[in-house]
Amino acid sequence: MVGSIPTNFSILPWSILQALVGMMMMILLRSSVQGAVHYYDFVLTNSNFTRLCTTKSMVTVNNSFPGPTFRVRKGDTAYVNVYNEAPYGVTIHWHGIKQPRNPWSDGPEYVTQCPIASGTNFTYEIIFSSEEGTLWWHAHSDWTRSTVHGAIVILPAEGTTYPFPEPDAEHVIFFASWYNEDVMELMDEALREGGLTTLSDAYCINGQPGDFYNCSRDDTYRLSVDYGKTYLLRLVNSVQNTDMFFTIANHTLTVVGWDGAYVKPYITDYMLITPGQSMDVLVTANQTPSQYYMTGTPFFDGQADDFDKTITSAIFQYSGNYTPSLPAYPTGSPGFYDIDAAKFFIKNLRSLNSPEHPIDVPENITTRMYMTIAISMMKCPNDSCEGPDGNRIASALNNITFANPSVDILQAYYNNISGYYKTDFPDKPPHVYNFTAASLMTDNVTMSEQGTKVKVLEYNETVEIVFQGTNVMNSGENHPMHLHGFRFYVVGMGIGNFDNVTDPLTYNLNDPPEANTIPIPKDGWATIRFRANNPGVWFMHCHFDRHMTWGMDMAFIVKNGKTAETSMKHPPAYMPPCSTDSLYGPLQAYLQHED
Ligand SMILES: *[C@@H]1O[C@H](CO)[C@@H](O)[C@H](O)[C@H]1NC(C)=O
Ligand SMILES: *[C@@H]1O[C@H](CO)[C@@H](O)[C@H](O)[C@H]1NC(C)=O
Ligand SMILES: *[C@@H]1O[C@H](CO)[C@@H](O)[C@H](O)[C@H]1NC(C)=O
Ligand SMILES: *[C@@H]1O[C@H](CO)[C@@H](O)[C@H](O)[C@H]1NC(C)=O
Ligand SMILES: *[C@@H]1O[C@H](CO)[C@@H](O)[C@H](O)[C@H]1NC(C)=O
Ligand SMILES: *[C@@H]1O[C@H](CO)[C@@H](O)[C@H](O)[C@H]1NC(C)=O
Ligand SMILES: *[C@@H]1O[C@H](CO)[C@@H](O)[C@H](O)[C@H]1NC(C)=O
Ligand SMILES: *[C@@H]1O[C@H](CO)[C@@H](O)[C@H](O)[C@H]1NC(C)=O
Ligand SMILES: *[C@@H]1O[C@H](CO)[C@@H](O)[C@H](O)[C@H]1NC(C)=O
Ligand SMILES: *[C@@H]1O[C@H](CO)[C@@H](O)[C@H](O)[C@H]1NC(C)=O
Ligand SMILES: *[C@@H]1O[C@H](CO)[C@@H](O)[C@H](O)[C@H]1NC(C)=O
Ligand SMILES: *[C@@H]1O[C@H](CO)[C@@H](O)[C@H](O)[C@H]1NC(C)=O
Ligand SMILES: [Cu+2]
Repeated sequence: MVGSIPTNFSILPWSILQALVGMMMMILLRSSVQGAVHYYDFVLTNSNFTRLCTTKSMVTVNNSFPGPTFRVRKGDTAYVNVYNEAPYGVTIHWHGIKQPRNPWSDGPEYVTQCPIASGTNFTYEIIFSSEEGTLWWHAHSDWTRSTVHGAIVILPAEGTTYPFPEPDAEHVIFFASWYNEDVMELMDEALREGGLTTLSDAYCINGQPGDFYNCSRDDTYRLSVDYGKTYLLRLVNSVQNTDMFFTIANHTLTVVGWDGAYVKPYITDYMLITPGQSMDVLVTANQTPSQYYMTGTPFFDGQADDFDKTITSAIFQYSGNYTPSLPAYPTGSPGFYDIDAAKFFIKNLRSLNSPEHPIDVPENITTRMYMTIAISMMKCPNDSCEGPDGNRIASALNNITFANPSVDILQAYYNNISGYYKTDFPDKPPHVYNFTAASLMTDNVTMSEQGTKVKVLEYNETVEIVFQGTNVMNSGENHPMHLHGFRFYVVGMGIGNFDNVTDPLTYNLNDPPEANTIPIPKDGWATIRFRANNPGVWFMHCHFDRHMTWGMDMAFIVKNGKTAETSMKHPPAYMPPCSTDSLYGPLQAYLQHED
C-alpha cells in the first residue's frame, strides 16, 4: 500500500501535484495554528451504581463514574452537546479553560447561564488557548459535581512536545466522593435546615473506593505497569469538600504540571491536591516487580474535625511473573492533620518559566483587593435553623454572602437588565479586626450580609488579590479558591494577618506558579495576580461545595476593550431560559424571602 503512493503521484501532472502539496500545507498550517475541532455528545441520565454494598440511582454523563475523558491538543476547539435526561436542571463547567471572550459556555449556574432544563439540550463551545496538561469538566449546579465530572487531557500542539522526556504511557487518576445517599437530597436537607452537611461515606480513585472499604476489594482500580517504564499520571481532585494527599508506596513522584501549566520538576514522596486542582506527575516503575498501593488520604486543618476519615486506594501493579504478595502500603503518606507537609508541598511548586513556556507576571497593579474569607451566619425566622443559636450557617467574602440571582448575571449584564446584581462588591473588608484571633464569636463579626455583588474591571487591568483567611466562628481552615476565566500567578503566601508593608517584600515575581485554584492557608493569606484581558462575567469561589453553596463566592465583570478582538463574543442563538426546575434556584429564592 505505502509503496503505491509515489506511483500514483508520478502519473499526476506537476502543476496538480504542486497544488495538492500546497493544499496539504495549508491544511497542516491551519490545524497547527487554529487547532482541530472536536464534537462530543454528553447524555446526562439517572442510573444505578453500587458501592459499599449500597445501590443508588445517580446522575452521570453516559452512565459512567467518572464520566468520559476527552483528549484535545493545545489550541483546539470542542463542541459538547449536552442532553439533559436527568430529572432536574444541570449546567457544565470546563474547569481551568479560560474560554477567551466566551463566557457564554463557562457554565456556573445563575452566573453565566441558567440550568439546562430536564428534557432539553445545550451545546457548549470550548475554546482552548494557552492551557496544556490536565484539566477537567464538571457540573456547576447544585451539588451534581459529585457524580457529573471527567478529565480533559490537553496534549502539546502539533509539532511541539512536553518539556520532559516523552512518557511511555499516561493514565488519569480521578478523585471523587461517594455518598450512600442521594446528594441532591442531602443538599436540600442541609439548605432547608441551615446546619452542617452530611459527610461522604468514601473517597474514590477512578470511581472505586478501593481495598480499605467494605464490598470494594473486587473492583479496586489497578494500574498495570511494566518494569523500567515511565508513566504520566494526570491527577484531578473532584472530592466535594476535602483536600487529599496522594502517595504511591516505594515510588518517587516528579510533579511536572499544575492546573494545565507546567511547573519545574519537583521530586517528592507525596502530593497535596485540593478540590478543583489537577496535577501532572511522572512516576518510573523502577522497584521490585510487585504490587504497591496508591493512596488518597484526607488532609484537614480545621477545628471542627468533621471530615470523612477514610482512605481510598488503587494498586500500582507490575506486569510479569512474580509471586504476588499483599500490596506494599506507603510509609511516607502524611497524617490527616499534617499541616506542615501540606505547606511544604505547595511552597515547592514553581512555574517553568522557560523560553517555550514563558510567564508574564503583572507588575504595575491597577486594581488591588484585600478579601477576607469567612464561615459566617445569617438569621433564621424564630431562630429555627440548625446552626449555632438557631442561625443558618453561611460563608462570605468581605462579609458578603453570595446569593444566586434568578436570572444569570451574564444575561442581565449583556442585556442591560437591572435588578439582578449590584456592582458594589467591596475592595476590602468593611471592618479591620484581628482576622486570625483565637476567638471570633461575637455577632458583629459572625453575621454576614447576603447579596449578589460583582466587581467591575476595565479591560486589561492588572489585578492583585490578597486573600485573607479568617478564624471567624473559630472555623479557620484552608479554602481552595478558584477563579474562572483566567489563570493567575500565586506570588505570595504566609501565616497570620497580611502585613501590607513587609509581606509584599517576600513576593516571588520570578517563577511564581500559575494556577486556577489555590488553597488559602488556614489563618493565613495568599496573593494572586492576573491581567483582566478576558471580557465577560467570571465566577470566583471556594471549591469546597458546601462553602460555595453557603455563599463563599463573588463574580467579576470584565468590560469589553475597544476592539472586536477584545470584546465578548456574541451569545449563541440559544441559551437555556431562566425558568427551570433546579432545586437550588427556587430554594435560595425562598430562603431570601423568608429572611
Ligand atoms: C455518550 O453517549 C452517546 C449516546 O450513547 C454517544 O453518542 C456519545 O458518543 C457518548 N459520548 C462520549 C463522550 O463518549
Ligand atoms: C435501581 O435500583 C433500585 C433500588 O435498588 C431498583 O428498584 C431499580 O429497579 C433499579 N433500576 C434499574 C434500572 O436497575
Ligand atoms: C440539540 O441537539 C440537536 C441534535 O440532536 C441539535 O441539532 C441542536 O442544535 C441542539 N440544540 C442546542 C441548543 O444545542
Ligand atoms: C465495614 O463493615 C463493618 C460491619 O458492618 C463496619 O463495622 C465497618 O465500620 C465497615 N468499614 C468501613 C470502612 O466502612
Ligand atoms: C517498600 O519499602 C519498604 C520500606 O522501605 C520496604 O520495607 C519494602 O521491602 C519495600 N517493598 C518492596 C516490595 O520493595
Ligand atoms: C510600570 O510602570 C512604570 C511607570 O509608569 C513603567 O516605567 C514601567 O515600564 C511599567 N512596567 C511594566 C512591566 O509595564
Ligand atoms: C414564629 O413564631 C411565631 C410564634 O410562635 C409564629 O406565630 C410564627 O408563625 C413563626 N414564624 C415562622 C416563620 O415560623
Ligand atoms: C491576633 O491573634 C493571634 C492569635 O490569637 C495572636 O497571636 C496575635 O498576636 C493577634 N494579633 C494582634 C495584632 O493582636
Ligand atoms: C465587636 O464587638 C466587640 C465587643 O463589643 C468589640 O470588642 C469588637 O471590636 C467589635 N468588632 C468589630 C469588627 O466591630
Ligand atoms: C457584616 O455585615 C453585617 C450585616 O450588615 C454586620 O452586622 C457585621 O458587623 C459585618 N461584619 C463584619 C465583620 O464586618
Ligand atoms: C494590555 O496591556 C499590555 C501591557 O501593558 C499591553 O502590552 C497590551 O497592548 C494591552 N492590550 C490592549 C488590547 O490594550
Ligand atoms: C495597609 O494596612 C493598614 C492597616 O492595616 C491600612 O490602614 C492601610 O490603608 C493599608 N495600606 C494600603 C496601601 O492598603
Ligand atoms: Cu472554603
